[in-house]
Amino acid sequence: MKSLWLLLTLLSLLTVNALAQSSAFVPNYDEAKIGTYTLPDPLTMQDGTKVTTAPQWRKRRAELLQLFATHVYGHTPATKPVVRFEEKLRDAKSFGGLATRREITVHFTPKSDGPKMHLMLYVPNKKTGRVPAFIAMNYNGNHAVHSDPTITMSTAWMRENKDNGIVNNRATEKSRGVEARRWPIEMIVQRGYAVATFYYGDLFPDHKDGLPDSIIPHFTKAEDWNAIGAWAWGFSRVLDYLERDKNIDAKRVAIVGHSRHGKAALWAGAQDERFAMVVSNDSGESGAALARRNFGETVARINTSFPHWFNAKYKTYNDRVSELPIDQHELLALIAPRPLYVASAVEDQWADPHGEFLAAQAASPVYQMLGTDGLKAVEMPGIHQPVMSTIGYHIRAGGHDLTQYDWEQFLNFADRHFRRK
Ligand code: GTR
Repeated sequence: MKSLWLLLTLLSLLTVNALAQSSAFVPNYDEAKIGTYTLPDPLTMQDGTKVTTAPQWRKRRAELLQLFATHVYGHTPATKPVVRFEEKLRDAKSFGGLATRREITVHFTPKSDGPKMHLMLYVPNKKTGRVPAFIAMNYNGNHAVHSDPTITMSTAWMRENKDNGIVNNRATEKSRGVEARRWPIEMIVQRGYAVATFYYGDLFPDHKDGLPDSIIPHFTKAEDWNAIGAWAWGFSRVLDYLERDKNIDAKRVAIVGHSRHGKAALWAGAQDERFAMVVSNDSGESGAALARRNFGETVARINTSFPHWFNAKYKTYNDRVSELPIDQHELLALIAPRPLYVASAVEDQWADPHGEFLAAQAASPVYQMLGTDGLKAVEMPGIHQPVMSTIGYHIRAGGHDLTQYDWEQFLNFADRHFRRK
């Protein structure tokens, strides 16, 4: 009898354990269940001093950058790499002569077999002076953003995806143009902008064991610089190149990132003030969305699914988000007073569109203190009603994606802010 009782106890314990282990994460999608939270004030220093002037903001800015590096994204190596640019291809007849397409290998060390990234650049042929530019990373290699068969195919590691033509973690011919619907390059060029793109995996292969094959070991022994930080760094290396290009106005360069690339774009824009404009598209958790709002993806969830994106310290906040010394509105504030655009999609609840809007709104006091209008929206706007102040915002119909509609708004926003004075 006793042994039967023991057996039953053991069985029930095993069942409870198995259930606990398999218990799937259940995201909260109910505004009423978010609870209350208090956001840290971007305009109060850690020691309590109020920030009311631009020179004081410089100090607070430096403090916030340190906090984000220490607690979330890791520290970017301070030394500027010795970068070497090698132009590999130039085609002046792209889109029937509308643009010149170039491929440039960006070497991060003097050695030609060292770490590198492959940059692709389209510059409009019709122009009167230097043109503004957009930089955006791609998910499947440069050859995936357009079906043009002359684009060099990436040989880097990619996530297995037979439908997209990724076999044995490598791109095949079938993968040409698979991402093209997210890249209205012709439209962008027609509106007078250059477009630069690179495969994010050139900097850090996007999987949990990607670090040894990333650029990181070439630059730092510290373990806290991670994938988002490396991708952000890639944006800056592209700007290093554009600064030397006589066709480009390096003072009018915007960076755009969708989803995880949006997190990287925000972190790049926060750190590197050479970027004149930053666009976050559906960047969500640890991007534009407030961390303290328990809605959709959470800090604990993102750290579990993607342990290689952030630093080790960030994981210690999994169950105590309210103790983070920052929240994401302060990442947005680090872009001030430069134009910032936050885009959401109504069906992308995982990314918490409302939390993205609230973060943009909570960054606004910094923009206003620095003499701009900030975000001119008291309420979250309706679908397809873009707000175009110094902080721009829209929410569109549909799900987690980067669409023609999104690009049209980014172009309108850039036209507005980049217009030659
Ligand atoms: C999801 C992740 C999001 C977002 C997205 C993406 O799985 O949870 O934070 O980054 O991936 O990059 O598409």
